[in-house]
Amino acid sequence: MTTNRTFTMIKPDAVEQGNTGAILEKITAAGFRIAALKKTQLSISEAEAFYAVHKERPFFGELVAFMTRGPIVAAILEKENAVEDFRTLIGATNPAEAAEGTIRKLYATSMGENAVHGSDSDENAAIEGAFHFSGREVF
Ligand code: FUP
Repeated sequence: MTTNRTFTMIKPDAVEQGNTGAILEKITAAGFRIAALKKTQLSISEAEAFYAVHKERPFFGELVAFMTRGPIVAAILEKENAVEDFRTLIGATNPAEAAEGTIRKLYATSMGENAVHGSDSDENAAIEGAFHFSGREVF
């Protein structure tokens, strides 16, 4: 099954700021293997579907506008305990609360523009990975 995998997106803010390479380097240095990788751009309807769980929240419109304003880099990552270890590596949702050395502490500017996504469960990692990648794109 997929318990050793998680899904990430390097978000438009980090891609715009030229931080894609540095973030991928931190991810691989932390022991994650890249099983799938692509640069792409979400449409509005794709972003709404990806974040459907947040659709009643006041920040939903801003979140969709942000996530569609430029390209992202999506990846499936593999490591023992991938979901939890990746959440530790990226840090808290709000970069002001993120631990020193975490990706969000280093590269995020605000709660809304927080540089990276990381799945919050094995189940969501599988759903989110399948949202972005076909079986032929995962190695
Ligand atoms: P995370 O799992 O850390 O990515 O955070 P959530 O799933 O709770 O939120 C998804 C995205 O919604 C965040 F990355 C940024 C945005 N968000 C806000 O803009 N404001 C909030 O109060 C909460 C989340």
